[in-house]
Amino acid sequence: MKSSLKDKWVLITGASSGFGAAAARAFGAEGAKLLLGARRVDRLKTVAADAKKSGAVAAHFHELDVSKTASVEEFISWAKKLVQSPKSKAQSLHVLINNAGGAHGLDTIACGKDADWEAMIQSNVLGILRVTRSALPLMPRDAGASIINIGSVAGRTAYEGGAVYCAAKAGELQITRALRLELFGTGIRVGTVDPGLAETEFSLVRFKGDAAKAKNVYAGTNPLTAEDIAEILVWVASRPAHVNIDELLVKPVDQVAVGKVFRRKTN
Ligand code: NDP
Ligand code: 8X3
Repeated sequence: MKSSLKDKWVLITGASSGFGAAAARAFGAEGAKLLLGARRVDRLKTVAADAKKSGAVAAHFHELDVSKTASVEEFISWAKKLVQSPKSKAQSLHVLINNAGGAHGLDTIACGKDADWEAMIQSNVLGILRVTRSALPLMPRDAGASIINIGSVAGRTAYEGGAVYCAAKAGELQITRALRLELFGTGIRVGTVDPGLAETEFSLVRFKGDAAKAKNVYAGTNPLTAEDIAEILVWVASRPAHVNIDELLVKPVDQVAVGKVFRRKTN
């Protein structure tokens, strides 16, 4: 039977757009209490307001840069004050969604840039580690709490120009597997949701704001939407407390494999 997310604290990193913003609305619709983080606070404000309209019991937001330990620690201590305030019925964090991340550039290794490589490892790999380390003391034992990391098909299949992003998401997969082993016996669930092609701001970020190039990634095909992934995250977190969804690979029907995407003629 589905376990309720009503009045449960749900922390989402990278909540200012894409999967994270859609997850805020979807967990909000379940009556959860949200703790939202990202660097663009103006965007978080809008997402929090939308989540409230969807039914969130509370939707708090705060600046977070997962590539900086000090920012992560400041964010989690802000979250702790809310979760453990005398007014808060549930004194613990029920769901942690490590979603912040993305790709920077599509250069071959021969042409790769240090800044892009560093940004990808910082957000997709070190970010998950930092947020998890700080948030774990807030998570209850044996109460169906979940840590859900966002991986990618890229963590399972390499492609040209994707070396560092693929390495980062392969790292996310192994971090998820190691964490599940480390939390053995605590009752805290650990899983990864690994999407394929999904139309969010992902490609806009990868191509550094080049909207035409980003749009072209999805031309003539039916990609996943942010809402598709948000629904899955809610489903994973609301399984009965004894059920752990270890790894979920989710692709659009049109993407039969990484690099093999069906495209209809557009004009
Ligand atoms: P978006 O670009 O729409 O969202 C990325 C989110 O991550 C934003 O909210 C952004 O917020 C946040 N973020 C990035 N870097 C940092 C940082 N250093 N600190 C805090 N927040 C950060 O893309 P998606 O929604 O698609 O991406 C979400 C996750 O899904 C990423 O991990 C991505 O790698 C993964 N993914 C995406 C796929 C796709 O095809 N779209 C497929 C598979 C996985 P801000 O810039 O405001 O800080
Ligand atoms: C995003 C999917 O295939 O563009 O993680 O790397 S892909």
